[in-house]
Amino acid sequence: MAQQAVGTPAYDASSIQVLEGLSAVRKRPGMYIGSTDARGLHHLVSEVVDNSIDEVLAGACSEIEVTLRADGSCSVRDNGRGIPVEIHPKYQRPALEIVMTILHAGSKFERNAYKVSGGLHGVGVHVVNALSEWLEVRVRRNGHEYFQRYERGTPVAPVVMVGDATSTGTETRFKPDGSIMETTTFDGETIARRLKELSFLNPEVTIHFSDERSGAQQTFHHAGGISEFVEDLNVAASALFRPPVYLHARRDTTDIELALQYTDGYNETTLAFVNNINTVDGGTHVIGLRAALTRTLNDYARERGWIKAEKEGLSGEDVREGLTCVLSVKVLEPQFEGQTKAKLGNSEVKGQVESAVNEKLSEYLEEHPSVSQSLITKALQAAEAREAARKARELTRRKGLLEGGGLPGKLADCHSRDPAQCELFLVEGDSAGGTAKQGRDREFQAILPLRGKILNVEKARLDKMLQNEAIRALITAIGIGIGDDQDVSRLRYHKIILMTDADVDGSHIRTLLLTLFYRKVPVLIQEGHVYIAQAPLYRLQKGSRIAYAFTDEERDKALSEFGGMKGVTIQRYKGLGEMNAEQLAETTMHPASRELLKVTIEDAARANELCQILMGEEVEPRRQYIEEHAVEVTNLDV
Ligand code: 0RA
Repeated sequence: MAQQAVGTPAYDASSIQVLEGLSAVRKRPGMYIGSTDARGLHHLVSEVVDNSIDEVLAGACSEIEVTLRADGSCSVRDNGRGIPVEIHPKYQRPALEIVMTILHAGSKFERNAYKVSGGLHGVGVHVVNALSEWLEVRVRRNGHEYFQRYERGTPVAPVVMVGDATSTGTETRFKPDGSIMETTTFDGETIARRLKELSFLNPEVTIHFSDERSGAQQTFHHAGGISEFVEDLNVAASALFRPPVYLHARRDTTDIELALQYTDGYNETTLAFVNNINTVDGGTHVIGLRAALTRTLNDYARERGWIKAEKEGLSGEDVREGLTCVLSVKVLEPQFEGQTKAKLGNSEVKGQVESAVNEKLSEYLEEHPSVSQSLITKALQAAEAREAARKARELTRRKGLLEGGGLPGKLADCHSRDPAQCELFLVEGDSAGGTAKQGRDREFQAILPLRGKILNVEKARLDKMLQNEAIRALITAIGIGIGDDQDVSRLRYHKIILMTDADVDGSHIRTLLLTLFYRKVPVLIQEGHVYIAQAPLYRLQKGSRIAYAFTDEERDKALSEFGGMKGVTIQRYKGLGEMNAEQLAETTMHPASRELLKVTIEDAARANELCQILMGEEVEPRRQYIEEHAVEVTNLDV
């Protein structure tokens, strides 16, 4: 069949509008996708996948295939209805071209009520197009296949009919533009994680993922939805009951789904989604959920006389100890707040979630007395432990240990008293601690050496943790307190910098510290106070020329700049301790020459997950993990 253009190419006001729109996106990509780093890059993939998920939500799509191609492009193919190709009355062009170059996809077509158009999400596939070196779209619809190609967002030819089609659907393939994006290398694991999450949240869909660069292939389909999500989060833990509690309710136009399960551990894992977006910073829906949980469990326990009338009830912390839950709400007009737009702001949603969970959870408790008994017993034990922790804290406080006056003896504090200027280095080992002390700028840099292993918070309650000297020293130095006695305004250093060796022990300590922060003082990470120092792996010297390399690639680059191997001595640092104070200061500590990595809440969540797998009670997930990551963990000593 001969190729046939759809519509007539007319160069009029609408092409000017397209060009203006494109250049706005290319000039300020951050405004549309948050950043141009790896996070922004993966946001492009999400944006395209979300468009297919909208078809799933409209009940029109059951399969999505995401492929990372060998040429650095990514393609997303679905079996939805296909983007319309009919001539758009206002623009006199095929709707497909309009969606790809101007419109927020869906906004004019109302495919599904709960579109994500808040914050950085739902910005439209034209944004992906504008930030791509090239993008190709194929639509199967009306018995035909249509095709169009764009370069940097501009169509290079009209939409053409390229053949017949017996099915319907859309395939979008794009190669991110390296002149705008800081990185263009997709991370298969990051993408797979998001696809898996989407398959739990949308149990109707099957998502196939393949990475042609590595040959890896995975299929995600979870008919059990968010209940199965909770079970998956708890694979490495021992659950108090099975299956998880599942509730579904509607309040006004808001759809509310919740699955929860308790484990015999002490930590809380709550994942909250709004229109499929992970709201890592919580928001009104999470506040409503917490209020309902505390209220419902207290009411139930009091009605049965398990809490006496005169007694103080269960606190929020008590009812969340050992809780794993997934909350998924669908909101008509979501408002996302905060720096990363990961917090729900709609005030009406708090009451809606609270009322729905109050009603459905109390019904559930009435109908499942043995589950109710086990989870309330658990919360009552948590309340007792909280009381014990309070006493332990009082005791340490009276000894002056947790107060500003009694700073830990190991801390080499800085002179400045302005927290915004101050940095605290947490250094692995006394010897590297000593070097860091010599190398620091004592005006604003404080050093706390950490000896031995930090206690694993997965296995200890707060009262037990406070008996650990290293943890007490850490908490005291940081200043904001711990448990329900926290006050960020008492933070003594705005930068808390983990400085550990680049070996297995070092990464172990880093994982434990991140888990501790994530679990016990998450506000530190949420407000961006935690960093990881980057120490060099190599020192290269040729005569008086010295270079440091942080990766093998950098080492090779430095070597070629030196003009080859000849006369070059290469030192490979096995630990921080092998550097002298001056070298450590220059490469790793001094603000002008160092490189710090800011820890995100996702990084910390991953550290926590790793901790659960590697130190949890269950043997099987650990075995599986080690098998899958055999190369990276050959020397693991947990
Ligand atoms: C607008 C209207 C309709 C479908 C779509 C857009 C659509 C967009 C994307 C993006 C990726 N995959 C997609 N699939 C469909 C509805 C068209 C109709 O009613 O037939």
